[in-house]
Amino acid sequence: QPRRIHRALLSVSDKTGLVDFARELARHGVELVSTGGTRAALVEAGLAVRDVADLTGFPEMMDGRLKTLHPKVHGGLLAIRDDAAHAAAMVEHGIAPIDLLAVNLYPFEATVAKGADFATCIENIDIGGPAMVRAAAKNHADVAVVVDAGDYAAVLAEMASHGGATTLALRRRLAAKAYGRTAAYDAAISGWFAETLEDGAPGWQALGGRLIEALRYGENPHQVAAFYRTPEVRPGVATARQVQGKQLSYNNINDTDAAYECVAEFDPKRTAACAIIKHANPCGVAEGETLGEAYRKALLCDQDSAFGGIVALNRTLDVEAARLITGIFTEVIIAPDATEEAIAIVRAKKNLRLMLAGGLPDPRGRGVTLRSVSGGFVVQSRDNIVADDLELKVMTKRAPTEAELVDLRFAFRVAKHVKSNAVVYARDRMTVGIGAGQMSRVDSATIAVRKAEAAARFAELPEPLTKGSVVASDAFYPFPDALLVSIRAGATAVIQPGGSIRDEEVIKAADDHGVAMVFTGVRHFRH
Ligand code: 93A
Repeated sequence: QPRRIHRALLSVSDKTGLVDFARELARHGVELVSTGGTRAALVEAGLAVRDVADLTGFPEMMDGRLKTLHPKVHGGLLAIRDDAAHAAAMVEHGIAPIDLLAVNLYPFEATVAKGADFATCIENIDIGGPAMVRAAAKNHADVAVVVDAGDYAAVLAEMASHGGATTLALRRRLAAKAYGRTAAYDAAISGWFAETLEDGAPGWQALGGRLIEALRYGENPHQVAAFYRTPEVRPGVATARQVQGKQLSYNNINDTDAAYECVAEFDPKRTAACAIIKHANPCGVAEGETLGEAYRKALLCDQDSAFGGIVALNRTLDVEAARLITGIFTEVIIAPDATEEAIAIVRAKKNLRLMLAGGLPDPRGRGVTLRSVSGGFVVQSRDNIVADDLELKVMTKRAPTEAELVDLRFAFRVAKHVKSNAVVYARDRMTVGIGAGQMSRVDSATIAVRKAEAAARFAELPEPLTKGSVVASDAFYPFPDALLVSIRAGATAVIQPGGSIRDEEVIKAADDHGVAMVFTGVRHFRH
């Protein structure tokens, strides 16, 4: 669907490259139409340009606020060329098609950056430009829209090779870019506007969220905070129904999210599972026949830390689990659903928040995660690799036993949800030692062992459950040292991504102790 360009509307604040572009268009026989300043620049360069006021039959007015906001412009951009009724409307109202729109907007961002006063910033909010850009982009089947002088060359190149026409592929790419530009433009306006208000929170909607509620405070009491929902609907803490309890705090939301994402890794049709989270890190994760059993096993890992924790379940909260969980101080319970009887048990704890999400987030689901940095933010696709889907490569002389394999996948599944450096010991589909968030992998391996020793004392077990466990590492072992810590603690099998230049040394350390090791080829950093 190449489209010949007969008429172009040029309206640009930044005149870079304009004259050369327009001259080439004219050479292709394109009729040029422009707004005041743009036209003046072209006329000065000796080009024939029609005034948009001549096209609309209206003068520019109100300090230029009204230039192109007219049906003769928007009809020319929006009319579907192949549609008989659209064509008839054009004839009836004397609307001429516009096949190319080149616009760059009033320099709002630059005006703000210069520190201009409020009125000047407001005057630099472009209305007509974005309206045309959005119209032309919508009608990209017929119209090419250029919002960046850097794209003039691509348009001219296609016109040269396609007899003055552009291809649909290019027009689509240009349309996508056009909407990106208007979105960013409005985000900049919204962000700036919010900053001029006393409480900046509403402007955070510029990030694409819908306000759920203002929070009492942020990570600390002196920080303001609010909770937003994105248009993407995924069962989780932002879409869950709060059945009872105090308002969630900023930290609760973070931790509840971590808990629910973790427990969602366990298919509820295969097993019941429970994750207990503190400070966004699991302090116990387990599978069980029932939720109650899973909770009891998870609790065994680190009963000290579980105090004031957040509990996530992958199945409908039942009476047994509700009784056990309400037995110790818990901040939040999140589950897909709950029975009436279980809700009644939770009700006895007035402050305990119960969140019912209606389902589990799909661990394989796509999506993005976002984090702010000074002056910007970084976005990445969600870590949606699931342990079940990994092909494990045995690297040692001894291959893991069936039982070890089950626990290895379990441990790696949990390690994905532990802050790096993550070292997770597991046994019988429960964590028995978790080392999180350390700057050295040896420290993570060691802390997890120490925690396992404390847990054994707490539960009056004859020896720490790390004896005869398996261990997972979220990233490769740069040296054998951290692995040796785990082997000394009694780990018999290891799962790790592999990929270190010292892999051979690490494999040899495992072989020397009769330990089985598998590589996943996948890393689960979480910073
Ligand atoms: O003030 S506006 O919002 N009203 C309009 O109708 C309008 N049409 C185009 N601004 C409008 N424009 C903008 O004018 C364009 O987006 C472009 O940035 C600028 C070009 O004006 P000139 O050709 O007079 O330099």
